[in-house]
Formats: sequence, C-alpha cells, structure tokens
Amino acid sequence: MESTISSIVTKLNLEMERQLLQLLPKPVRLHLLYQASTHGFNLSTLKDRFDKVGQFIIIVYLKRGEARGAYLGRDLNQNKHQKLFLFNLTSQQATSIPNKSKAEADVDPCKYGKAFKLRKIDFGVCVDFSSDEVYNTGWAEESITNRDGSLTEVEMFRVHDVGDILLYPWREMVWKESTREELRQSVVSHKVLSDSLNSARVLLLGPTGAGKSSFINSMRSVMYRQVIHLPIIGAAPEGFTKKLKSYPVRVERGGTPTSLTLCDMPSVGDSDSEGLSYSDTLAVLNGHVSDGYKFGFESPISPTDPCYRAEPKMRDRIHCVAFCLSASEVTDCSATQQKTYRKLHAAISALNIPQVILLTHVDQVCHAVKEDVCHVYTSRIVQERMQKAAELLGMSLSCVFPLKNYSSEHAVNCNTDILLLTAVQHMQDAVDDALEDLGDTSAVGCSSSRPPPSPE
Ligand SMILES: Nc1nc2c(ncn2[C@@H]2O[C@H](COP(=O)(O)OP(=O)(O)OP(=O)(O)O)[C@@H](O)[C@H]2O)c(=O)[nH]1
Ligand SMILES: [Mg+2]
Repeated sequence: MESTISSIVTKLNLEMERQLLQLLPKPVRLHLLYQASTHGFNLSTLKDRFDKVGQFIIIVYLKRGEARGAYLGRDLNQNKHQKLFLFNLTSQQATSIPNKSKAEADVDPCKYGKAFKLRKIDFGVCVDFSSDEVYNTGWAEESITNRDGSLTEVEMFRVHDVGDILLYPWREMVWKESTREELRQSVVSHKVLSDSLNSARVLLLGPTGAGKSSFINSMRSVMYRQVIHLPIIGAAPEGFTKKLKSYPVRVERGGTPTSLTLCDMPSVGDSDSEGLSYSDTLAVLNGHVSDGYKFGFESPISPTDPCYRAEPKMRDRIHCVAFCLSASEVTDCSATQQKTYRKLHAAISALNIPQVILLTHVDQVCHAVKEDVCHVYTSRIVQERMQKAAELLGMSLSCVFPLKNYSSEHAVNCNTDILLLTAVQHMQDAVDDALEDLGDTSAVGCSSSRPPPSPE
C-alpha cells in the first residue's frame, strides 16, 4: 500500500486489507491520505483531503480489536456519491452494510445518517455508532472517543483502480527537497554554449488555454520561491495573449537573469484564418518580430511595420521551442490541428531549433496526480496523454515533460517545482546540444541553406 509520506505506517494490517478489498467489485490499491495520530485528531485535515470526487475509505480502529468504516465512490461527472456502504472489519472477515436509502448520498465523509458519525470534541474526536433504517448495522448505540484510548486511530484512504496506477514509475525521479535545490542550482548556474549568446530565447507555442502564459508565471514563482500572479493569464475563447513578449527567467526577484528567456505569444491557429498564422510564427522564429508587436490575425506582419526587424541578430532569434499542450485536451485535437502542428514541427526542425513538449494540466486528468504530482510517472492516464502529445507532433516521448502550472495555490510546492525545473533544465541542455551538434556555436535558429546571422 502507498502512503503520501513514507514514514506513515497504516494501522490496516495485511489481513484486514485483504478482507476489506474483497468488499470492492474491482481490483484496487489504497493510498493513505489521512491518519489521525499523524495529522491530528481534529478531522480538519481529513475534510481538506476529501475532494468529493473519486473513491474513498474511512476506517476507525477500536481498542477492543475490531474496526468499522465507510466506503464512498463517485464518478468524475456525477454530483453525488453513487456508491456507499458501511462495514465491519477484523483480520478474519469484512462485512458490508448497504445504504438502503434510495435518496442520493450525502458527501460529508464524517457522517452516515445516525449509524456512523465522526465529530470533533474538546481535545479529540468522537465516533457515534447506531443502527437505523438507512444502515441496518446492528451496532449498539455508543460513542467512542480517543480521549480515553477506546478509539485508537482514524484513517482515510483514496481508492485507485489498479489499472489507473502503475506499480513502478516509468521515469525515475527523486522527489526530495535536495532534488529541487540541485535542479535550481543547475538552472541558475547554466551558461549558454555560445560566445555570442547570454540568454537563449524559448518560444511557447500552443493552443488557447494550454497554459503558455501560466508556465512563465510558474517559472517566476519557482525562482522567487513564492507564487506570483502576473496579469498575463486568462481565459478568452479567441485567446488571451495578443502580443509577443519576452520574460527573462531571473534567479530571484530583481536578480540577475538566467540563461533562459521565455517568449509568450498568441495561440497557434488551426489555419491561417484563425489564431496566429504560420507565416507570423516563422517570422517570430527567425527574429523578425520585436517585443510588443500586437498580432493582427487578418494579415501577417509586414516588413514596413515598425516592429519588423529586417536583419535579426543571433540574440533576436528563437533558440528553442516549447510546445504547450494540455493533458486534458490533447486527445481532442482535430486532424487540422495535428496537420498544423506537424507542419510547424517540420519547419522548426529545418531551422535546427530544438523542441520540447510541455504537457500541462496533468492535475486535471488523474486524482492521484492532483493530490501530489509525484504520481505523474505512475499514472497510466498521464502516460497515455504524454504518448498522445508525442504522437500529435511526431516527436519522441523523451521530449515530453508533464507538469502542473501554479494556478490556484498560494505557496510553491516542492514536487511541482521539480517538474517545472526539470523541463527548464532540459530546454537549456537542448539548446546546448543543438549548438554543439551544429559545430558552430552561433547558428541555432538557422537553416543550413541560409547565411549565418551576424553574432550581435
Ligand atoms: N489546473 C491547471 N490549470 C492550469 C494549468 N495551466 C494553466 N492553467 C489554467 O488554464 C487557464 C489558461 O491558462 P493561460 O496560461 O492563460 O493559457 P495560454 O496558453 O497562455 O492561453 P492564451 O493566451 O489564450 O493562448 C488559466 O485559467 C490557468 O490558470 C495547469 O497546469 N493546471
Ligand atoms: Mg497566454
């Protein structure tokens, strides 16, 4: 059985777990979310970790040896818990007590009619047992509390279908504070493998709402060690970002820039008639478009526009492209969109520009990942979505980086930072690899058929 913090040992012994799992129709794995003796006998953490979606098991352990509990299950697209039962549990057997009510079940994880009720009391927790017309438990009416030691533990588990979570991660990652710091140091100390370039420009390309601007905001948050809110994120059906703008990734607030600059721009359209056109994208890649240019979707940038740079220098070009795709939408991509992305991928490759895929919104496709992004490489659905993203662009799976942008939280999180920093570190390496491969440390962003740009 998995637990969120490796040092937590569940009170559910192997025999009890075996008995309990027999009550469930499908093979499942349990993931410990809350333990009263670790998180506090006050139920607030239990309620915080119960997000109303998915399947949960709550167990109370009694000093006299037995345990009792409740199972709640709800599908993603349903409002109420559809499946619900109470149970008795010992190492020898588990019996379920069905919910006899036809009414839809309540979503309070601490309250099951009068039959089983967890409540807060001064300095602890009390569980009230009874038997009623909804749950014919056969339990004597009694209240048991941890204050006198008769209630020894309360635990809540998330129930995963075995098919959803892989037994072993398919990409190695050490989810520790030290990993975050090492990655951070590597990003901070990195120098571009070029005499003529202090900072490599990474262009974020992708559909509306994929999280391009959020990635910039998230990287700032990682480096500043606090979640910040740039006013560049928003939802608009026709796309929120309208201009080209570059954001240096600084080592700290007001600090020196790192070797990466992230460039934000409007979403790529399905065709030249909507979103950013193919020709405008090429103009940006080749460094012809200056910061602040507002794209007019009716016509591409004209060489007479004040923002048009006729003779771009090496530093003006794009040195790496990060395709941003949302894990929750990557499967809905139309054939036209696929064609557009593949065409772009081919054009960018012809310019010798390295490319990566940032798969955002991974928290929206898997419960376990939503709880903690450290499950990203054991989640089968995230693995599928990563494969889909690679296939969409015709790129290798090793170029796909799953991540979660900071969108609703107020503080940075170690594992979220690890994923974001890993993606950025890979971009820095990819730029260096491309420079080295060309054997000319001033030519990323140039097709072999074009004359090399002037260095500065
Ligand atoms: N849950 C979740 N929400 C995200 C994630 N990334 C972005 N969002 C949200 O998605 C919405 C769109 O994000 P943006 O960063 O503005 O998307 P964009 O790609 O810049 O979109 P345009 O500028 O319109 O092309 C915002 O509400 C973000 O908070 C993510 O990884 N997880
Ligand atoms: Mg944007």
